[in-house]
Amino acid sequence: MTYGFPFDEVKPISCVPNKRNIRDPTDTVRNDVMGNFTVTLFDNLDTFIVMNDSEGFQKSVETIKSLYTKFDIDSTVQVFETNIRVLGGLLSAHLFASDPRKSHSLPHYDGFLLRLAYDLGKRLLLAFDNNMNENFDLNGKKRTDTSGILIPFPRTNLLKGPKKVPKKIQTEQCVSGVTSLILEFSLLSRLSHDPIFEDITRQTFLKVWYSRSPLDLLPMTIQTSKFAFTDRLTGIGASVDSFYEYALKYSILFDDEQFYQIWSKSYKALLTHSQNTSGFFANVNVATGMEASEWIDSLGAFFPGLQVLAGDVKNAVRLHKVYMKLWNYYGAIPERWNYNTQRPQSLFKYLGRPYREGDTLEDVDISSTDEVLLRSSIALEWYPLRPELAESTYHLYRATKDPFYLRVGEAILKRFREEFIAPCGFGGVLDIRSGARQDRMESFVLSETLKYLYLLFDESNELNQNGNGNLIFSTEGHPFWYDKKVKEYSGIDLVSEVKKGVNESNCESSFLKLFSETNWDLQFEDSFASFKSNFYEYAQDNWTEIFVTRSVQQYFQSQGLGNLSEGQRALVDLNLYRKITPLFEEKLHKIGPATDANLVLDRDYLKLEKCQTKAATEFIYSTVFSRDPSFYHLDDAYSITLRRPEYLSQNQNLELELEPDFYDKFTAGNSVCNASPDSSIFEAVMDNGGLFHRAKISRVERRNDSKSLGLYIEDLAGFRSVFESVEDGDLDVHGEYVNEDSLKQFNCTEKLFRVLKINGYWVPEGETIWVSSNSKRLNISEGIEYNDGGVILVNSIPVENMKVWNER
Ligand code: DMJ
Repeated sequence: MTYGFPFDEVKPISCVPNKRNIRDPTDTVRNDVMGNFTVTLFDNLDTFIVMNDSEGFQKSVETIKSLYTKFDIDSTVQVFETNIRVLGGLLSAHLFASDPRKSHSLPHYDGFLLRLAYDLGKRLLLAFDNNMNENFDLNGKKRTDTSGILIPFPRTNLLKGPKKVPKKIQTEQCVSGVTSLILEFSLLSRLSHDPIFEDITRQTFLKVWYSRSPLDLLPMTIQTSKFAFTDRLTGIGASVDSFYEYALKYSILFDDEQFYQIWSKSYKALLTHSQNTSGFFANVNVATGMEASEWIDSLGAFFPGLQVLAGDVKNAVRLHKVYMKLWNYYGAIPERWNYNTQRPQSLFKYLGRPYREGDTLEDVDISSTDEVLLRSSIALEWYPLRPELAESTYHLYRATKDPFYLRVGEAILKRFREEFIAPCGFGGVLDIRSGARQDRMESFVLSETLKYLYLLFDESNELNQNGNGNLIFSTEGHPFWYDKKVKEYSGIDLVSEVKKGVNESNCESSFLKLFSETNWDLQFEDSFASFKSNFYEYAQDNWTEIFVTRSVQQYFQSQGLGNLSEGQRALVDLNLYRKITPLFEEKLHKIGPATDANLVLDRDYLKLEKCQTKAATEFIYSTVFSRDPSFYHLDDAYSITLRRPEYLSQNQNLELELEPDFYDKFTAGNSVCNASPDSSIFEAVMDNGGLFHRAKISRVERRNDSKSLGLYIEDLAGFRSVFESVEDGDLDVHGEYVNEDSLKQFNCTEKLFRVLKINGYWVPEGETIWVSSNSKRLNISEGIEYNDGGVILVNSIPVENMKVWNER
């Protein structure tokens, strides 16, 4: 506030304001976020509350009140960034100020933060004014698609609308940018009583989801002028991250089943196709599910936090470990980490001479080798103090109460205190290979990174107590909650208020504007009104998606509604949807082994729909670290690409789990780590025309005690599995040596296969996968058969944990 206010940011090292670049409108790195609207303050109103600073909150709210009555600012900004930082900040602050159940509510608060949010929401909404009912696209070409585009432009000018923005920065958008307006916009709709924000973003979200690949994967980039994706790549990082995040968070905040289904389907697809054997999510091709890049980015570090929210703590622990290791080596998370640099060709590029057949790294001296490996492992070299690792660490600590996560937080905090601190804030890292610093502190450093670290250690914080209902954190770390009481305390009918002209500040300012050269503000209100009526007239349609089952197909035919083919997806309106819903219900107890009255089949084999965690209580020992026998396997597997930069090699205790105080106190001598396995791991895909979601896979449980007998597969098609192949003497993935005896049981002295993972499910040691004896693929011509003991053989090699289920 001393050196940066009222500008958007403060430069932490030089102690001067950081402002937008007015000379170059295409400087999107700065201008997308810095709208000349004090972004750091808006983004941090609720940070004061989280840090228990009532006075700071009150003062900041007053400051905002004295500065802003609306966002009639001639700045072109990115819609996504402005939405999450400014609109999200305003909505969260409004909830805190108005809800008397929270301890920092403001006694004489008049709702002006919501009025400001409404003004901003309207301006951002105009980015959807994408010629919805016109027949020409942005480039003047005639459109063939008349159904309404609904893809917002990535940027808009807050005063003049999206059409005044240079076209070259408007042509495409990332999927996150398109789908992640839904949470803030819907909350704005519910609080302001103006449904347009939720209606349009919900419809856009559903339309994008409907366009996914048959594997249930969504690419990262989409055109704004016609509904088409421009790439085939997907993962969990930049460009698609908050699609997953907001599907789940919207379903929680507004108790919405349809969005929960979107989350669980898309997450299942990620577990099946993108999660690799190291536990992290590689970028894959949306059509084939095959690995399509050799890097992951730092934004993906938020995902373990989301997995915790979804109840999948085991996978969250697995994934968090990868980013924690990156922090161990680099003292930061590289913006992009290249995890496979083993190919010498790419290494020699850095040495300035071409690779020659037979070249090995041993031919190069140690310091050049180190330099080469470090350079090639860091594909993008900056770390702008991003929050994602702290965020996941916080969520994992709340779910497990494992002291290991406090230790991770402590290590992050230490870097902030000792390295990133600057005279006027915290400065990021420009190049993590050399340690060069960045004279910039983005607004998320306070609103997310430090907020999550604070919450991690502030056990008695109001947000850490039970009774917060459906409170979630937005993608920018803003707490949102919504229930009947919120409607009562925080909702204001702004539609009627505007109609009645009660908003005096608006009237006054519009009056003044009448004398200005162009009355942008009246134009803006007109555009908003006509946009709204166009939407409801042309584009709005209460459609939703269905999967066509045989009975749905028959229903459509009998009613003369058209010919659909079984297995396809179709869009129907809400009324029809309600009529056909009963036709989707399959009678699970009639198939497979469940004809046995003692057994039940549960299609939720991934257990995504049940919470897998018990409420964590007080900790004694760290289980995550000291009882995880594979804790150091990643170090081994990625020894070429996990490199410590020279300037950090002197730094003691970078291995955060080996900090002596922590180690002595919390591992209690239980620390165990197996050597890395030397068995071989391979993947196998059994295709059913790419329709993996139609593969029938269930868990078989005993009806009386819900004891699981393992997984049951009706037909061996539509599977993607990871196998382990073991031979005599191998150390296997469970840390055990394979000896002749284990091989002999299967009358096989040479080799044995085991299924480690199938369609996203990690098979626990000792669990069996049952395959129905009716499975069409179970035949010798496909190389699959079974022996007398019912064990399945693939190319004559027994699969230890896969057996045939003899149907009666
Ligand atoms: C934040 O602004 C948000 O978390 C966003 O969703 C993506 N990343 C930045 C911080 O890294």
